[in-house]
Amino acid sequence: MILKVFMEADANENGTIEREELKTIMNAISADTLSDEQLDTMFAETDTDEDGSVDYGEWVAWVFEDKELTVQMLGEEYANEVKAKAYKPASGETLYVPESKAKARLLLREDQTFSYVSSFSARFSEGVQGTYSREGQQITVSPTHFGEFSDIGNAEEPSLVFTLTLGDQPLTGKNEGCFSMTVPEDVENCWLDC
Ligand SMILES: [Ca+2]
Ligand SMILES: [Ca+2]
Repeated sequence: MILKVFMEADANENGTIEREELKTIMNAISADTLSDEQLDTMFAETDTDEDGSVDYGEWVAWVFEDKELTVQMLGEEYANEVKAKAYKPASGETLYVPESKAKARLLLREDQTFSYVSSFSARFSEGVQGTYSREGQQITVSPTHFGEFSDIGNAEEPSLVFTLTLGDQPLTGKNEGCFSMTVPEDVENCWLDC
């Protein structure tokens, strides 16, 4: 979500947001037109390393620093959604952590859908979405939507379907509340690995 807004704001597609691009997006989302002075102040706040342009890292830090701005840029629902790291499973939901990738999270829901994020700094709504079927401790996951990172693969491709083994003991310590899972070895460079 935030990546999408960043890419839209980067009108000349050079990978950073310049002063004029910030002006365009701020005037698009706010009712008042910014004065040159306000824009200079805002740009200076955003461009924290003062190199004259706003890179993705600076952009993310700036948008999330201000709740109101987060809502304006990304919408209420997204702004209120917690990161996967802080996610508390609702009734019927279970969280899994791959043994080989401690920062990834897989959320399984009772209705046989899942969400997967490769980093728990992301929100589940921007991760990979799909369905799964379960047999004992084995699940087969079929992605239907790649969220933000839609260039990872084509959901039609059967090679993107994987069978995972779920742990049945809750984890303790840092990953308390989650269960472990084991992913097959052939998932390198695909959605489950990224
Ligand atoms: Ca640009
Ligand atoms: Ca900068």
